[in-house]
Amino acid sequence: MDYGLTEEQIMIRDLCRQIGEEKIKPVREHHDETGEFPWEIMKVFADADLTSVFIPVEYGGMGGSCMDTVIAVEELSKYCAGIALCLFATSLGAFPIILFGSEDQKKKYLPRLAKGQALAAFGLTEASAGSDAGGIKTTAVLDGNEYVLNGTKQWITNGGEAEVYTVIAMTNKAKGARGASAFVLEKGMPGFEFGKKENKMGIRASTTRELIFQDCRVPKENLIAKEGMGFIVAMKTLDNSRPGVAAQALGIATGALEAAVQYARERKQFDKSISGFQGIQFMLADMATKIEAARGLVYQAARQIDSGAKNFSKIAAMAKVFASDVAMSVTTDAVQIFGGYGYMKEYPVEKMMRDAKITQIYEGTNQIQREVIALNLIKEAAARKQ
Ligand code: COS
Repeated sequence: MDYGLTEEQIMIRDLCRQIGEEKIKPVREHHDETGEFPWEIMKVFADADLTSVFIPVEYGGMGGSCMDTVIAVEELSKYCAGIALCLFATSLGAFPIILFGSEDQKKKYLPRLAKGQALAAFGLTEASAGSDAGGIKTTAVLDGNEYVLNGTKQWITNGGEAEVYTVIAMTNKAKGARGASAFVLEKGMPGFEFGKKENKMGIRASTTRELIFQDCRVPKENLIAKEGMGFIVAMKTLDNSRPGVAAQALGIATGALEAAVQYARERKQFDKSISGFQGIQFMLADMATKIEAARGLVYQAARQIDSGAKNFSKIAAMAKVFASDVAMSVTTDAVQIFGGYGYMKEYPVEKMMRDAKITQIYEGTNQIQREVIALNLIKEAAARKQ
């Protein structure tokens, strides 16, 4: 199928495919089993310049186009969504700086991320503030030329592995969401520690930890944008990053379909290949159709962002909700087609099914995505009537 990809995007896709086949496929089971962070693959990504895909050219990157990023995430996620996430969680951590950072902050942090010399992470979620992002309790109090941070962030992807952290904290609790501010922190700052590594169902190659701030003093110049802008920084970051989660889901689903087609051709029952049974054919047909529909939506969301559209919350949420639901249904069907073998760890589809689940949860649950879509629909209708 022709997706209208540019030469550069085809090059990115082919490069990711080669890395996936040669480097990721042989080690994905190991990282899934052990939860060991894939530093050796991070080096491969850096050498191949994939760490620069989501960074603007002015700061040493390939350009920061959402479509380029989506192509890379999709292809790598076909092989291992956990390993792909280790790379692309950096884009989530970098978005607050890319979108709202000062020139000094951009020059200081982005070239390092582009070269793969450091990973980044984004700290918003807390134990009692998940969907209700405005309910965060971590505080940042200005004391002279420094902000003093106290609180704990939970389930932070790349936590402990990353060097650069963008963190949302309350500078004025009384103002609710409008009292949140964004900061950039570095690993090693006194008062900044990490919790234990979480033991997860899927995406096990990627690390998830708490970020713990105990009187952590952060220079005033590390404030991103202005005080009170933190919630907007977080929402815009998520609008930009959700197509990446959608692409991850798309990659997982595509990987599962490819495995299921191959298996259906090889597996013989009742003296013929099971791909000859209509029951299996209908499943494969529905899986492939759902994937193409998801791909259309994900690419459309990415292109809309790249076109400079002002508000893309709705399409970003649509891409995320649809692609992740497709990934869950396609991977479940892939396991079904593999039958008993599908349930075994020797075959790749049970991992894909476990990996798919998180795409319906993180960067905003699919219930929250539907709320975002509906609120935008209602706002658009109201604006048309004015
Ligand atoms: N872009 C710009 N501004 C936005 C925005 C967006 N996408 N979404 C909300 N805002 C603004 C609103 O316009 C409002 O501004 P005013 O105070 O000037 O009116 C402000 O932010 C507060 O918005 P709202 O009242 O809608 O906030 P809520 O607390 O009701 O929360 C949801 C809205 C549920 C959409 C938000 O909390 C959310 O996205 N939650 C999920 C968080 C998430 O994805 N977590 C995953 C972990 S991070 S990896």
